[in-house]
Amino acid sequence: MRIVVHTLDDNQAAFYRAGLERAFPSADVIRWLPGVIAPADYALVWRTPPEFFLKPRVFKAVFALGAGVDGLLPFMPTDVPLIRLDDAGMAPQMTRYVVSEILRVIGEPKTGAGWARDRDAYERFNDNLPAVTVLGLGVLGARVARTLCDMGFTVHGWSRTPKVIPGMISHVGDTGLAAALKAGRIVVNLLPLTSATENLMNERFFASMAPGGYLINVARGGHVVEADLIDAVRSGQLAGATLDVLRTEPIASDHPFLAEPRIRITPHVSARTLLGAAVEQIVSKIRMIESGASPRDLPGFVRREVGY
Ligand code: NDP
Ligand code: OXD
Repeated sequence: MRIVVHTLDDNQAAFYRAGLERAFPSADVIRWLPGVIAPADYALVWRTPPEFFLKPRVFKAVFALGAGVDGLLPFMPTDVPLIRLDDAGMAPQMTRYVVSEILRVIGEPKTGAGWARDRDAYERFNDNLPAVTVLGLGVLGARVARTLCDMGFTVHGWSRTPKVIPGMISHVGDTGLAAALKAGRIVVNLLPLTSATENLMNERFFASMAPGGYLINVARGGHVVEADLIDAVRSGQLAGATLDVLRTEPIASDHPFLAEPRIRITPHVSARTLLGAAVEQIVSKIRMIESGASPRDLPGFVRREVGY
């Protein structure tokens, strides 16, 4: 069996190779570098150039070393199964990031002489939790929505197909999106970037949000029309936004977002790929395929017809 690995980072490539070699001692595990032609049974890829998909044929499955596959799909041959990471330790990180942003935005009561004596402040805080809308209720969005429900927030969720999450109000379709946007003061984006969701967050979208609403985008920069977001924030329609992802990363030092104090940027850190968990998940899926499972039946199999 041959497994080919490509990531831009030398240390990560070495980590993945070592993990695969330990799990499959008789396999030929190689690192792909531009110019190499290496037919393989499996490939592990991230930020991999189109050239990779032209020459080295991968026969059984390609594993994405992340959850979003928008950066890979345009170049991938359609006949090779693509399997993305399915949580692999990202859901708890994402949940922590989103919850801490929400608490920051709504001003969780903090320490200090005033708060130490002011029981009413805590009661006001607890009685006035805003409704939160979560767009995308997959592996990550569902975990975030469940946690927010558990914390006592009113949660509206939007997905392509209806979802049952105890306490959450499920919405689907265009009218569902309009209702979900109107209902939540804070909107959290956890959609995949597909032809159906690209540029979804535009002038019309922001106008549909509750006045004074707040956007937390932890999915992809391509969901947001940046000029429309700036206008929505400057007009006061939005109170602000937290963006962990941007169309171009890292952010350019003269990007207008950096001059807007109500927009908070983080450098794509809300849920990092945990190398150990990723390699463990991929090893277990390779074992399942080698034992006869169809890649289509494995969690994380990317359905080309919907783009995620
Ligand atoms: P999933 O594929 O598990 O979930 C996607 C969700 O979006 C599903 O609920 C799906 O609906 C819904 N959806 C897809 N298309 C539409 C549509 N057109 N209309 C309404 N709902 C739609 O993805 P994950 O939860 O694993 O990840 C989500 C995204 O988060 C990734 O694609 C990636 O871009 C981003 N991400 C960002 C990270 C970061 O560090 N900032 C880290 C990891 C991921 P249904 O359930 O009906 O299929
Ligand atoms: C991912 C990401 O999709 O890192 O996993 O954004």
